[in-house]
Amino acid sequence: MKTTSSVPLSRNEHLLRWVDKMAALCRPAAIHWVDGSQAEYEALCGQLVTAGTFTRLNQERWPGCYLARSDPGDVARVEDRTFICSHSREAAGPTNNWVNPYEMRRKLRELFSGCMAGRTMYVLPFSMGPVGSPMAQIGVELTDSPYVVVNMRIMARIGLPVFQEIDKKDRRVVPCLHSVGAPLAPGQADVAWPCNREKYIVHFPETREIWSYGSGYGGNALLGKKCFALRIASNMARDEGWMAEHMLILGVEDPRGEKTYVAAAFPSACGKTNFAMLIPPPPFQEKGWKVWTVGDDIAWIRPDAQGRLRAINPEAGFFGVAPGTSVRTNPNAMAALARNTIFTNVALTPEGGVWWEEMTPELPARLTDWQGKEWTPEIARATGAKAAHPNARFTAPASQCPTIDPAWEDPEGVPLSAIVFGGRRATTMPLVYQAFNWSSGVYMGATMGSEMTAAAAGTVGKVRRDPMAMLPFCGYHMGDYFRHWIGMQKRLTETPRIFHVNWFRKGPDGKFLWPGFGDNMRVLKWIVDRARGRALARETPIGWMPHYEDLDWTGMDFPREQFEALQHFDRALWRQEVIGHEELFLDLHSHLPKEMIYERELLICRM
Ligand code: TSX
Ligand code: MN
Repeated sequence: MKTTSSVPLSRNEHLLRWVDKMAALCRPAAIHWVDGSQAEYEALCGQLVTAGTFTRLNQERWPGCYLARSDPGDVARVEDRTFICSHSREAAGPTNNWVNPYEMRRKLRELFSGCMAGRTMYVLPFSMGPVGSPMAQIGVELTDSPYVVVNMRIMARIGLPVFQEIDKKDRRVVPCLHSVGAPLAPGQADVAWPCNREKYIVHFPETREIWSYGSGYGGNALLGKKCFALRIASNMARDEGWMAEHMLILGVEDPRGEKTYVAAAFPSACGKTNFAMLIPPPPFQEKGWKVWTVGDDIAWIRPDAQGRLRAINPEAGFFGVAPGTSVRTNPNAMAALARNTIFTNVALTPEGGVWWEEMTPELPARLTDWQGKEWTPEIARATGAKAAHPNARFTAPASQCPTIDPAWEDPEGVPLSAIVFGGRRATTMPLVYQAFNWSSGVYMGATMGSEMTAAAAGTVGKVRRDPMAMLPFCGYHMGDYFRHWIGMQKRLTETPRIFHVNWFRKGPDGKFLWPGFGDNMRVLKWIVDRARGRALARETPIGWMPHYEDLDWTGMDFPREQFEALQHFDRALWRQEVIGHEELFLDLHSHLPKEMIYERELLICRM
């Protein structure tokens, strides 16, 4: 079949040749060069409505919003189908799936051969980071999914300005090939969510390429996000002396109007997006404290000419988990997703609105669930059926967040004063403590972990180690990654202070000891004051901790005894904890920097 092509929007010879080559491989019915315009976006959304992929929501209540329902077998990232195909297995490390790149290329050629038959191949240029920023990177995603194109328009800067950037400087572009893996025979009717049971999310770190097959969902398909901005970028960052991290970025404005920027890494299910959009308690607001949002998921961090770390959010939107998001837990996210948002796998109300678990205190009387089936509170009680899939998402423009930082698109990035690591831990970990120095902070991040909340993948209560929240996202050996973190100190005149927080410690009664949410501002204030040298702390075996008096308790009745329980250093539990660290380190041993071994020894000595 002949391929019809819209006018190429680039004159870059490398790009034109690659598009031709990939079109010859995938054999799409048409090629569409994405200009990124509003008109194009609306046309694609209209096409998705016609195809049955999208439902247009009630435009009075949800202006510019759509609902998509995915295939029930395509609802999340597929870590066991994610591959790092470096030349040597050693370079990928024991925590990544590895396949010999020659073997993988042979397999991919087979999979992609004719995979776009009957579909349009979109040529989608995107910039991770503001277009033209010295910290930005460019990719081009070839995809047969219009759902990917419209989501990427929210999550990244796309279209003509990016093609101009590619042409102007002839600069290096990361090629990203994506197919849902569902070719159409002539006359064959399409389904609402095409995908393939066989899935491959493949990274070639040396040649900086991404090949994704079989899924149309989230991180599997929006290749700028986890695949590029973390797995490929972590390789670029190591080679070029910067850092690609799974971190939110926020700015704390104090009563004098001074801004202090903080980056924070949390494993999943810790409320990372909620923390990025934190609203201080009323007495803090009255005194002039304000929290600004720069990003909720990824930070690219680089030393500036003065040797200070600067961070950008390479994304332009939030791809957030909907269930649990409400005006109580995160009013800023609710405001951001009120318009121009794409919802995926949430429930539909009879009025043409959306709903998900915990969005409102009361349950709606009747809904269409994420699979298109009838849902009522009675059915839910009887069968346990969820209205929204637990991994249901909103794709919302970052610019719509009421607390979006005025500097969020600063091409130079924002200066980082502190780095925070966190986890969900019922015991052992205090509410907050500060690392002694950079290397003890790197150890803190390397050994962080979270307890499993659902019995899904393992035992409840068991700590799952997730170093720097990067275990599924580091595109090379985790031991080398720690080594890179340690090595960054030499490039800096001033290191950010490093902290660990835990909002989830429980008392003997099984209840949370800390109210969390807005009250986390009290912890954040101490962190910022410590980073600026204006708060006190006491030395403990694990790091610096605040005294009760060092936190600002204005407007809150928090008993001293409860604070002591929250901060308590339990020698017996820490003994277990350090044994747990060793377990992770055994797997990484051959690449671990000696600082990790020394820090562990020092910790044991202090205990
Ligand atoms: O996001 C959360 N944060 C960070 C907020 C800035 N969550 C939500 C769960 C993660 C997906 C939290 N849940 C936090 C928290 O700080 N803390 C907790 C635990 C908790 C839950 C309920 C209560 C107290 C603590 N109690 C009442 O709401 C009455
Ligand atoms: Mn994430």
